[in-house]
Amino acid sequence: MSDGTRVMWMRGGTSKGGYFLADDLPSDRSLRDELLLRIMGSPDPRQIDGLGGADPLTSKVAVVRPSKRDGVDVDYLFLQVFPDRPVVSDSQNCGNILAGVGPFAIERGMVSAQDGETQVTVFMENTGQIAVLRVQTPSNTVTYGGLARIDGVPGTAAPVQIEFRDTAGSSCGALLPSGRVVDVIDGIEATLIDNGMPCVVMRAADFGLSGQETPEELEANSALRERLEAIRLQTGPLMNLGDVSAKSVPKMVLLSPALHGGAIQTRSFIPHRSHKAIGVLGAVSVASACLTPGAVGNDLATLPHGNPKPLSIEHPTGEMTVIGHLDGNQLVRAEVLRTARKLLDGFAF
Ligand code: NQM
Repeated sequence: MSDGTRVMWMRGGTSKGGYFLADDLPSDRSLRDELLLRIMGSPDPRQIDGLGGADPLTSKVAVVRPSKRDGVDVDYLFLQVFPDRPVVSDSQNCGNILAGVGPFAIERGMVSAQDGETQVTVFMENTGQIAVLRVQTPSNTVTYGGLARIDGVPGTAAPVQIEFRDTAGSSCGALLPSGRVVDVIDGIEATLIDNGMPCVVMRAADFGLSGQETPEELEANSALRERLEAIRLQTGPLMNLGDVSAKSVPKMVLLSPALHGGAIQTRSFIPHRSHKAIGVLGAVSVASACLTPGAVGNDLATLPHGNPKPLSIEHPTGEMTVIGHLDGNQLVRAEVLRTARKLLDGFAF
């Protein structure tokens, strides 16, 4: 520990965290988790004694290793370090932190850069699925500067295009793990869905909300948060996730009609803090609910014609477009645009 632990700190999409080579961390899981809690400064809501940013979105870790799988460059394990609890959880994936895995893999020499653009194929260990990233590498060097803009991040940066394949049932074993399109829990209609991220999709109006509240307003509404948590704990077994009291899934998503020309408006809880934007795979799962006849969201969404469909998922700080490739009504392949930026390369103590 006195020698420090090699790490690269990066923004990946609208999240931020530490990117580690698996070999730079203890192989024993409890020693690894103890070290990561110390590095982030958890448990402490302010994370004052660590590098975490006092928000689940900035208290994230990627553990990356060269892959032994055919046609795959690297394996990526996502870990959520809870700011306020001594918990390091691998129970969810993260499509935002994933955006930094491509540049990181190239920078650490696990993938050799092409002149122009480099494809990095990633096995996502949390869900056992594949994502393909396209990283900008002019003159065989990763570039972070560019003209791509994503809502929730100021300015522009180099694009990182991500393609997800076959994400249905990533953690729950089925797209609709309860076997029903709609469940009624505590009197609220909910679609329990997992197309890359387990989500409980409900109507904001059923909670007496417009769906346009700010994350701060939603977080200040303790009666709402208690109702959501009561519902969430009941969905765990229904979604094959078991007891979810110490897990960061499922996410709770409130939908209302789009306001800015998109497909749908969202407010998500991840699961206790209100997201300033929306998770990448969370957005893919919401898009899937909107496409499913009879599901919560299908009645509220404005869906464009054609296949693939650009589905603009509105959120508190803008929108995220999911390009959905459909087989019938099912979204079987999704593309999203993200950006990433290297912030620091060094040693954490
Ligand atoms: O859904 C937040 C994020 C995420 C996860 C969360 C994510 C995803 O915005 O793929 O990216 O839902 O915990 O980084």
